[in-house]
Amino acid sequence: MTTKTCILVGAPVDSGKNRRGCLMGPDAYRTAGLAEALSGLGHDVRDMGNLTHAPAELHPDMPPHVFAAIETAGWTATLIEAGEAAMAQGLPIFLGGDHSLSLGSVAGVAAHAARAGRPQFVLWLDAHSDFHTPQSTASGNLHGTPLGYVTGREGFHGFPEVRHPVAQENICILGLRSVDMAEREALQQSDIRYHDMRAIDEQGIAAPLSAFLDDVAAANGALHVSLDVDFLDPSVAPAVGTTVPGGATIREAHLVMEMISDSGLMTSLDLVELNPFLDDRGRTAQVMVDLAASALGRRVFDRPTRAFS
Ligand code: Z70
Ligand code: MN
Ligand code: MN
Ligand code: MN
Repeated sequence: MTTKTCILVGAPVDSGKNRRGCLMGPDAYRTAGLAEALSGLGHDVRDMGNLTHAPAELHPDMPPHVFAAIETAGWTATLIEAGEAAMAQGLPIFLGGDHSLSLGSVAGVAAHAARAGRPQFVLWLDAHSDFHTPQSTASGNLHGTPLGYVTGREGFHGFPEVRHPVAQENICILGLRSVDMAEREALQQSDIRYHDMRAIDEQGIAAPLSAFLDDVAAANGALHVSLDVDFLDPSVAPAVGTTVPGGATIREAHLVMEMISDSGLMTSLDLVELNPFLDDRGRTAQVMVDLAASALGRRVFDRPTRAFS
C-alpha cells in the first residue's frame, strides 16, 4: 500500500458520558506503541500531542438532563478546526477520548472534503448507532449523538453550526446490537445503512462492507472510519464503559480493517471509547493499535489488491 503521513491527534475527551477514564486513551495508545507500529509499516508519523478544548457557553435551549454540554461543545469546536487542519497534512488518526469527539472529528474532515469537492463517507463500527439528538437522548450522554450532529439533525444548541452535513446515504454502521427506541425509529426513517449483528451472523461482515466500499470508490469519496471499542466483543476488548455482549471477533474486526486498507480509500480514522482504567494489562489498547495497523497495511501475506469499482 502507499505510504501515508499519519497525523496523531490526541483528543482526551471525557465529557460524553458520566463514567470517567477515556481521557487516558491517547496515552494508552502511545504506550501500546501506535506510532512505532505505523512507522514500522513505512508510514511517516507525526504526533501532534493532545488538544485541550476551547471555551464554550451554555445555551438556554439545551435540555438540562444533557451531561457536560458546555465542555463537549468546546471540544467540538476544537476538533472541527484540528480535523480540518490535519486533513491538509495527511491522514488524521484521532486518539480518543469518548465517542463525543466524533461530533468534531467528522464535522472537521467533512468540511475539508467539501472544500476539495469530494463527498464525505463515514463507516461507523459500533454496538450503538449514536444517532440521538440532545432532545431524544434518555441518558443525556452526548457520546450517543455524533451521527445525529454530523448529519445535521436539529437541537444541538450552543454547538458549532454544521456547515457540511454528511449525507445519510453515505453512512454505513456495522456491529449494531444496542439501539434505543427513539434511535431505532429515526434510523429506520433515515437513509443510513446499518447492519446489526444478526445480519453479520447471517451474511458475514465482508459482503456489506464490500458494497459500501464500492460506493465510496465510485463517488471518489473521502472515507472516515470511526472505530468504537465496543464494536468488539467485551471478551477481547474489556476496556469500555458500555460493554455489550455479542460483538465482533478479533477476526471479523481485522478483516474489516484489511479490506479498508486494500481499498486504499480511508482518509481519516477515530479510535474511541477506550477507558484504560477498565483495561486488563493494556490488552484492549493493544488490540486497537493492532487494528489501526491492519487498516494501514499490516499483513501476514500480501494479497493481490482487490479491485473496488
Ligand atoms: C445509548 C445512549 C453509547 C457509545 C454508548 C448508548 C450510547 N444509546 N454510545 N456507547 N459509544 O445513552 O444514548
Ligand atoms: Mn487536502
Ligand atoms: Mn459509539
Ligand atoms: Mn458504542
